[in-house]
Amino acid sequence: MKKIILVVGGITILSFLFIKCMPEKEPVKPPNILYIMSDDHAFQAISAYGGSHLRTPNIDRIAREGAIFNRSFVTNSICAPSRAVLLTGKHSFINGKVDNIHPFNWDQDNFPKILQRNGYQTAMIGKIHLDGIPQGFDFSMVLPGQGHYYNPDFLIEGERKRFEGYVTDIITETTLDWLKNKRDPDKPFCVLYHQKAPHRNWKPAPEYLTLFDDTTFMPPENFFDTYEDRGSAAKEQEMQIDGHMQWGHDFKMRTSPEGEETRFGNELKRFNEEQLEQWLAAYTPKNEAMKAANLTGKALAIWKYNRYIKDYLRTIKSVDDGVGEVLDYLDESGLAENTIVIYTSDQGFYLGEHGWFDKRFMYEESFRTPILMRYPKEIRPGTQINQLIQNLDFAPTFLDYAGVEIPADFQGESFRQIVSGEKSEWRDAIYYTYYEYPSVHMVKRHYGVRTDRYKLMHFYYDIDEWEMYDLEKDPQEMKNIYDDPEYAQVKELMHERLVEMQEKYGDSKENDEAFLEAYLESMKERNK
Ligand code: SGN
Ligand code: CA
Repeated sequence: MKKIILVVGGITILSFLFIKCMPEKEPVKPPNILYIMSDDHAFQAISAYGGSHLRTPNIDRIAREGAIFNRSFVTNSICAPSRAVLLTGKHSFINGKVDNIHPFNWDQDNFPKILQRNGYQTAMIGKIHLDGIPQGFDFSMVLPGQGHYYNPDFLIEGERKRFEGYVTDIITETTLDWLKNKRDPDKPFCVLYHQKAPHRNWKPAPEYLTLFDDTTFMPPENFFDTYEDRGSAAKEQEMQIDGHMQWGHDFKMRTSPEGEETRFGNELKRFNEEQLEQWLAAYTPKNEAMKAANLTGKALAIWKYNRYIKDYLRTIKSVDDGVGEVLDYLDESGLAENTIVIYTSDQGFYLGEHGWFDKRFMYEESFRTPILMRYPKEIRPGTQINQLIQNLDFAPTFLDYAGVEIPADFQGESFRQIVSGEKSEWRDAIYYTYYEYPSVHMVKRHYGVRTDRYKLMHFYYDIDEWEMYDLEKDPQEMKNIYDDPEYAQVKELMHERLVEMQEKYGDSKENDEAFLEAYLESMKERNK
């Protein structure tokens, strides 16, 4: 017995000494967050999503080494509201930023503020499109409003300064400079690296002005859509490439083929001499060739599509280059392993589907948004995510990774365990609202619900029309089946889902009326 006690005692002392002598275990360091958002980057223009027009090797790398989200969506497909949802983790009708016109209240809590309170160093670089000085950031350098592609102004902590050069490169350089030289290496960081590109009017960088000059792209199958079998919202929009784009602003011609002077000459006044020379050397011969060809009808529409898509893709080339530089820096500095990298956009975009550009609609191409994500510690390379994720989920997800309590009033859910593969059950329906009407592009006010297979939408204000689509049978959403008797039961179920969503998130007719009144008031002010 004595022997046993002695032996046990000895082991205890020995193991105590052993533990004492071991170097102290480093506490787990919260992950860094590098959140890359581009403006209006359609998933169709990312090669990892199967986009075939342009290769985006650096953006693709995030998916190859991590995860790609195949069913990711926004809650309101327009710029400023989408960013407000990202920051607050709340639907537009709760955070108050329902359209690009309503003011955003920076005083409300947001995820960067919470990260800051929990020891993170935070930065916001690029386009945020929310008035006022950004709150929640140790450093902010943002474009005022939409910003310019060439020689842009930036607001640094609220102070305006002009930079010489190309906006995408400046945003990348500033982000790298912050990571390399301004960061406190003892703190985890969260940086929002937000590109302006590929937002309208798609001015490419000097080095890509002639990229694709020898290629002709064919538009999507439904480019010549005539909108039959759908309601008035699809028919009455103003977002057709062949119809609503302008010779100057969009097609970049100083005189139209009819010989009328456009306002594009004014836009070129911002360029310096060298930039102007390079620009004119690239575009003048293309514009002259176009005029000489005397195109009409479908051939002209296809030329317009090509001018649009090429400029759009050219601006993305610079975005992809920037992603490559930043990923390389993470590798070189040893930061890659403990850094979550996200690539996403503020919504989707039409690249000729239905004949359109722009976004706003709850139809798939604008409702969806790309999400690619890498975090070597938890995400297996090549992961495919098929759950219905929304931009509402970013804020809670980041807090979850940071090990911080998620406020009860956040409306999204953390998808951390979805990407790691630890769980698979998830929501089976998502909710959408859109408010900015009457306004540019004239997309009517609507809201709706989407499940895995079906989508139900209500267009209201100056119309009262319902639309429903079977996304399995009709992925291009060409046929409204709302009144199809074969779908009567589905329709009933979808209406139930819609009410359920509105109750869950706290949306109501009263919300809507209040926003509408304020909107019409501010439009009156603007038009005075
Ligand atoms: C500008 C664009 C529109 C675009 C809105 C909203 N016109 O008004 O085409 O829909 O921004 O875009 S432009 O003549 O200025 O290019 S958003 O991304 O900011 O929501
Ligand atoms: Ca946008």
